[in-house]
Amino acid sequence: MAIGWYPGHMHKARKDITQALNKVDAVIELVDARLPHSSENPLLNKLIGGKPRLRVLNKADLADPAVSILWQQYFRTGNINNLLMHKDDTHALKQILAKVIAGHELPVSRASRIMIVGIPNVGKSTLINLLADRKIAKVGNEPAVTKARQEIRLTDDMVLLDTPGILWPKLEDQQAAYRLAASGAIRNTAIELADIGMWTVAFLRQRYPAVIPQRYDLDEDEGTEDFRILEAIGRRRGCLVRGGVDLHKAAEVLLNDLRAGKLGLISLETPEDIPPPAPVTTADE
Ligand SMILES: Nc1nc2c(ncn2[C@@H]2O[C@H](COP(=O)(O)OP(=O)(O)O)[C@@H](O)[C@H]2O)c(=O)[nH]1
Ligand SMILES: [Mg+2]
Repeated sequence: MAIGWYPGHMHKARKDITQALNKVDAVIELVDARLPHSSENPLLNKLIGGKPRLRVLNKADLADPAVSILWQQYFRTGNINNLLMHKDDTHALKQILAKVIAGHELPVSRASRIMIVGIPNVGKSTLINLLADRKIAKVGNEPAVTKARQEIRLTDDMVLLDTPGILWPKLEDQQAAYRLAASGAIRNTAIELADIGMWTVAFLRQRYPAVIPQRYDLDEDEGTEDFRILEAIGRRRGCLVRGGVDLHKAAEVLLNDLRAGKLGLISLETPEDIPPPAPVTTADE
């Protein structure tokens, strides 16, 4: 998504999604399996009220499988049904969705109407096309061109809306913003690309220390500071400007590799990274 998020955008997105949600019976919430907490929208709970909800951890093919297991356990204790989505496993998706819906009282005279919601770039259009078994929604950057509405029949009892609900990303949390930026979910943020590259170097050195030296063939003596490492990556890849390394380009190289899965299966956060919810404070006696 080549747009920044400003309060005006968020306000409109909130109005749009509130209206859209009024017309549906249940919601499939898409989050990115590499950063399931940072890619969720904290207000969704409030927005969907008591409606049935299935949380799908998408792009699992890029995530660290060991970390994905931790996330599945984490969400299970939170009582939200979740599914780790591997690229084309629509069968599992429909089955668990039917189960989630069966636990609620919904209109029996017609099929339940389901909507896919999630932040930009999380894979909503891709999933709609997959479930429809044809190309309905545009994938990638272009804004959706809404043609005649089509109903996508999932089962006798469930239809999917062909237009997803767009949620705004969690940008007020600095760590979440870095993870989202590194994953490619948000572009053109206030954060400099070189900064995102530096954050990514620091993150990888801490969590996946073998990855950078292997991929970029770095020696032990490249230095210990993150920006030295980013510089070394740039040098290896010919990202040079007069007087040194172009850190912006070096960051681009690293981030493109990360997003394309060329650094291996990497998750950008684990349940342990999530701060516990603030305690509910009551007035002192
Ligand atoms: N690796 C991987 N990429 C995916 C998956 N789902 C979607 N994508 C890619 O993520 C990008 C955004 O997908 P899109 O469906 O347009 O996201 P939307 O903005 O939520 O509608 C595209 O480049 C897709 O090809 C997935 O399960 N795995
Ligand atoms: Mg889309």
